[in-house]
Amino acid sequence: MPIYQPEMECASRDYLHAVQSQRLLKAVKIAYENIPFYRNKFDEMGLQPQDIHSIDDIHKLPFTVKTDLRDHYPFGLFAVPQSELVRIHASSGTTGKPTVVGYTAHDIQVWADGAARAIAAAGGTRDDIIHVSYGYGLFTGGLGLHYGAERLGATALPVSSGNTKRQIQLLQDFGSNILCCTPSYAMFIGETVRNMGIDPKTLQVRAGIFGAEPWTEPMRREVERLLDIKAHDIYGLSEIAGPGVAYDCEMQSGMHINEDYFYPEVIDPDTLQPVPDGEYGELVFTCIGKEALPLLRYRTRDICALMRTPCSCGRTTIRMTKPRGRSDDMLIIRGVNVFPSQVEHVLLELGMDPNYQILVNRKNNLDDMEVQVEMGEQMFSDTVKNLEAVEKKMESALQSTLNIHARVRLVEPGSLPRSEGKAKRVIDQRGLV
Ligand code: DLL
Repeated sequence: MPIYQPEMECASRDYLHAVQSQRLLKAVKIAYENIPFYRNKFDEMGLQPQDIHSIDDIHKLPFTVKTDLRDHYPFGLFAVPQSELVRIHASSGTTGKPTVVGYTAHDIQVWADGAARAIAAAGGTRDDIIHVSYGYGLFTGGLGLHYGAERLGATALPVSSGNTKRQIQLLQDFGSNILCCTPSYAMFIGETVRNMGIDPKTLQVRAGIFGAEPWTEPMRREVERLLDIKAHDIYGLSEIAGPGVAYDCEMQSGMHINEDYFYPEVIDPDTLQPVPDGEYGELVFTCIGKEALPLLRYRTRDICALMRTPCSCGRTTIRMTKPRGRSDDMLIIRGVNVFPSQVEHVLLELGMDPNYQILVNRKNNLDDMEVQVEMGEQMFSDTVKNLEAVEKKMESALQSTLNIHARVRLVEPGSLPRSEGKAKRVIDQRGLV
């Protein structure tokens, strides 16, 4: 499969090291000279930009966290005057003010390159129509893939999210080749295609580029089956660059990180020390090719592992596992850490559809977890006894994976809310902040 920028994606490790070192020095200089927040941090630590000689010195740099962006809301961490900005995006957190990010013309090119690499890795070419059903707006999903498609020379179709039947009509009429949306929306589109009696084989869609929320391998297989496509993962976050920070290739074995622009580390969130390759920890990025917001050692809160083993696709870049979730999405139920993605994994391994919701409550001062799972159409006519047996089976599988008891309740097909963007899987009513 053609690689969009093989000179970087397949570069020798020595060359990448040299590029990263040179870019880090530049990023540190920009940050120190133009962002008072970093200058103060460096001064407090007794650190000078000239103490950084190569990428190997990255651990000397201070970390940045989300609240640093919030504390300097809206533009306080930008390294360039507003006249240099060509775009602003923002992500709405669950609490407080949004996180605001800015891009110069050069930054947009960096981002578009990253997204173009992802589209090419999913088999996209100039001849393809890229159907973008991520939301357009302050969210980076829509415009990120849009610019990536145009950069590649493909045809961008800016549908945005919502109005699912119209999405399907456009897929049919325009013959879109690559579908880009969240995995949960891909599921919904797939279900709707089937419910409308359309055979997905009659569509021209070959591949999907799905991300913006955690999803599991069994969910990938389910989306692939429903839409009869190859489903690719794409990762990104507004603070670093939207979609296109990392993406998976045809091997689907971890996402290649665009490490010539976004230098990754994985740390133990408690000790802040690096963890060995292959071990899970918190992903940290340093932007080494951006002008407006050159964040240093940004703690993403995403939990994943890094892999340096060579990939058979020919790319030499480091890969990240699918994020298991965010440390702030992690539920602590009766003292046990639970990621919603673990629940998803268990349900799908047992052949259920990925339509589920986790309800957490506190009863008699004890955490209570209920997993509501939609039964498939074929189960709907089953006897109560059989359904109870299915619930028990899922409860015991969850118990052995999570080490806690969670009640499972089968609900009617189609009764749980569907998502057109990021799915809301957890309803935590314990009133914990
Ligand atoms: O979600 C950017 C994006 C748009 C990525 C479209 C991929 C596709 P934010 O809204 O800032 O940006 O949310 C970023 O979403 O820190 C992760 O927790 C999560 N996330 C993004 N991609 C993935 C993925 C966009 N492939 C946050 N797997 C990140 C798991 C993901 N989680």
